Amino acid sequence: MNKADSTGATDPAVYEFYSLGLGDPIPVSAVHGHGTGDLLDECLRYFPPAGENEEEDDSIKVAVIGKPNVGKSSLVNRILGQKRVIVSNVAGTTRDAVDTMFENGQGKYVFIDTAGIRRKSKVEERVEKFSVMRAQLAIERADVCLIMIDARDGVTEQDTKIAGLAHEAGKASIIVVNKWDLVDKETGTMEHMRKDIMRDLSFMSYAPIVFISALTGQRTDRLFELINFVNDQSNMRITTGMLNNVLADAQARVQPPTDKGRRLKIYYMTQTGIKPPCFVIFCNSRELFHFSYQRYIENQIRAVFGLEGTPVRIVIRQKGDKE
Ligand SMILES: Nc1nc2c(ncn2[C@@H]2O[C@H](COP(=O)(O)OP(=O)(O)OP(=O)(O)O)[C@@H](O)[C@H]2O)c(=O)[nH]1
Ligand SMILES: [Mg+2]
Repeated sequence: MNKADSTGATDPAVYEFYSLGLGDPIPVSAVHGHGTGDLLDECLRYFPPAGENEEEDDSIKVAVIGKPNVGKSSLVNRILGQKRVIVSNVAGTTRDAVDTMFENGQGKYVFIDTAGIRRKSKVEERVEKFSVMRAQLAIERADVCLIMIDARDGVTEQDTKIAGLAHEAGKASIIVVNKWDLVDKETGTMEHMRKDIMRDLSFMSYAPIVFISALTGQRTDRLFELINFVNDQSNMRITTGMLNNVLADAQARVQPPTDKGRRLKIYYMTQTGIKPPCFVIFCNSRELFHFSYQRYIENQIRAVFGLEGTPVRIVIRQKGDKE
């Protein structure tokens, strides 16, 4: 019962509301705030007791992302073996992210079907803004992103942007090339396409690429194994001892860069986080630690430990940096 602005004794007008037969009325003043605490308490009574419903959620959250019409909803339906989300040939069919739980012999999953992210046109700028936002929220919530690409189109500018979102968010990813049934195949078609994708999405060279058809179900079963795999990789913890062995080997093979007579000295490296794996390297000078040498170190770590399907973060600390 709003606009109960006076404080002190209960306004007799409140009693009239009993005649509605809806239980105790709660007088509140939205403007002044009286009664809002009581209202919240009343709401809370309907919540499950604390602790209940908070059991460890060990499902892997999988965001299915990609441009409109690429087949995201079709893939989710195919995986679930039922028509759970709407599929249509109209680009932009899915507007809201839809979560579906799924469990099989390989694990527990939540698939998040998202709205395709389209290229901006004047008319659709608002819809676009929201679908980008929703896709971004889905990516944030996800453990693994399935980046879907239309086999007929190859990697488009939009695909690159979408893949970039997953990469920036530090999510484990799999590149899923869909509609493989529509491609005229000759010997080497798949390998050619794989090369093209690796060139176009070179910032994501860690991501496995799989060629599927959501329509026929070709290779869709393989996705679970891959999802589990890249999820595990992004959770990997490497001991400091092993990291520093790799670091020593790497430096022995390719000397750290020098500049004006000063040489980069790398003291120590340690892993500080997972999802994605994050490493801190301590050195004498950040300036000397050129990007190409960082890349080299990253590649050496990947060569030894794999870390397939996951981006990694490397933070360079130099002497004198605050802890
Ligand atoms: N031939 C073929 N057609 C497919 C495949 N996957 C999806 N399609 C078709 O592509 C069209 C779009 O599929 P959707 O699953 O709705 O695509 P979406 O990515 O969810 O699209 P939005 O929700 O609009 O972003 C439909 O007509 C599907 O039947 C495939 O593997 N092969
Ligand atoms: Mg859809």
